[in-house]
Amino acid sequence: MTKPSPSRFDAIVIGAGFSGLYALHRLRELGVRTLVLEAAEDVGGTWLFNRYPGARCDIESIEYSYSFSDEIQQEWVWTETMPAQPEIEAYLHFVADKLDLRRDIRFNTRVVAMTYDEAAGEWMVQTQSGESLVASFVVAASGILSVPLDPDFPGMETFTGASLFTGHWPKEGFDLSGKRVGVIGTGSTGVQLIPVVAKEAEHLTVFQRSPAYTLPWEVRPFDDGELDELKANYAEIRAAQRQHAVGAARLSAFSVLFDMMAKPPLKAASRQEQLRAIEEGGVMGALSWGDVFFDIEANRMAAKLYGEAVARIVKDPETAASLTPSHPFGCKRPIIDQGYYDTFNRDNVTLVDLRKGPIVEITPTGIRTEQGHHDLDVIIYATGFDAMTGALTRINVHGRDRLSLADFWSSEGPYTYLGIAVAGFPNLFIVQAPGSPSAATNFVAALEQHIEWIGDCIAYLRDNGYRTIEALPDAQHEWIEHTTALVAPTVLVDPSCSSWYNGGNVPGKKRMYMGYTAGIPEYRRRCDEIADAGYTGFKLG
Ligand code: NA7
Repeated sequence: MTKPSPSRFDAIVIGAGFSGLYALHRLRELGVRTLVLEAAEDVGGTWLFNRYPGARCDIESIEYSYSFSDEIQQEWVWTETMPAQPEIEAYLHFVADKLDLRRDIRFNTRVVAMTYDEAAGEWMVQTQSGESLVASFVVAASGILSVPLDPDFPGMETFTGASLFTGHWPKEGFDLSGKRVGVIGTGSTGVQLIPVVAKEAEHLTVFQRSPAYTLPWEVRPFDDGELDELKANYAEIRAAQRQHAVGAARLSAFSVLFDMMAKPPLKAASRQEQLRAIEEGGVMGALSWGDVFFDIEANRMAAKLYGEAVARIVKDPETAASLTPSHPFGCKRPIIDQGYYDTFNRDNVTLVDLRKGPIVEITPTGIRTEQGHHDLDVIIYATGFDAMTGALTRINVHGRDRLSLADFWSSEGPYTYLGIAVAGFPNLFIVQAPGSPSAATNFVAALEQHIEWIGDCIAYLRDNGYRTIEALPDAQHEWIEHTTALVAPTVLVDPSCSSWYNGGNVPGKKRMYMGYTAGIPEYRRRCDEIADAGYTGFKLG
């Protein structure tokens, strides 16, 4: 490996969130001299910036956490079944301190460019301050939901009130009491935020373009002794998680989807059975049918039933109709919520259905839609992310023959081999790139597999005298065909599906469903098989 020097490393990791922290620890264990570059002032990644009120994970805390260290999982104390943002941020601080990670992390250091030096077989990594660093390998742990999609409504800069962005919420918080607040966006973020803001603001106006499918969920503090009992069974919990397709065997937004798929088909259900489903299961009952994911007609029937279930909660019939989605269920990430629909029964909450007339402009005093003007003191933008590829395409990454990663992904599509590597970009490992389980699963379970595979690969290269590894175009092509074939029989590829999963939320982005949907165990099996066979589909040099 390379000689020690202040600007030369065996590996540079970009990002100090969940993935980057584990990458540093793992590579250190393997004797790989590693430096982490992090744009923020501290560890946490996405969980550092998304501090908006109500921010919470939709997977149980005991599963949305590192499994690689029994000491960490035994020592850390989660207080709630599903962790809120402050607790996740604190957890990552705890891990960084426990593993003494900070000494190899440079904070406030944004990577702006990376160029592969073919002759040397190394990456030149440039930071915003103009510093150049060299590394044999780069591990991009830059996040899948780390680049907010900054909205560009006409007149935004003229607004005289406060503009807040959920993706970079003020660290010190923001007092919304006594304020007329507008929220744009009803994805996971909006759905988490809206019930909390409604309780604090004088008045809340929700600007909704696509109504959400949102599944009511109980989040609660652990009972006395409950966490200790779970910890005593951690070995079994982790084993079950490892076997589970989504890397979360307990209740989560994903495992619910799996349960739904096991139910009888909606198309075969009588009207009575349908009504019983929403009587007993509410909105969840409307969607819990085996054919909803695979048959667009069944999906549309479920959407209608869902609307009926919403109308049983929301008192004003017009508001209930406005809250009924018109896109297929499953295309966007399933959302869990606490009291979302009830929020629209409050006197201080107004829903603006943008399907009846979109936002025209932001004015000095509020938001103008085609339906009228709304006076506001605060506008909160919860408009989503340039997911999966956005963090890397914002870095000027040039591989072999000066190939630009941003250009390649925008012209061809977000192609990768195994969701880890891209042909033409040797020695670049991407954690949870398109084509990996990533956001279609428990992100933490998926990233542990990725980091371990990448670490083993770097160690293998070192121990066998190789300096470079590069995905082969044919293998990449086959991988994309495989990932695409997996989603082909589902509603996920319906032309009316538009979400950050397929790039549909970013104007001009090449569309492709970016998750790997055969589950983590199958994915792990394939990755291991490839590694065991000497990294088939890669060229080693
Ligand atoms: P999402 O799920 O992409 O939601 C963004 C929301 O913002 C969604 O309702 C969008 O409507 C809305 N949006 C975006 N642009 C506009 C404009 N121009 N006008 C009106 N409304 C707009 O992002 P989230 O942050 O909520 O969640 C992302 C993930 O983070 C989530 O899935 C979890 O994994 C964690 P649209 O649906 O595009 O019509």
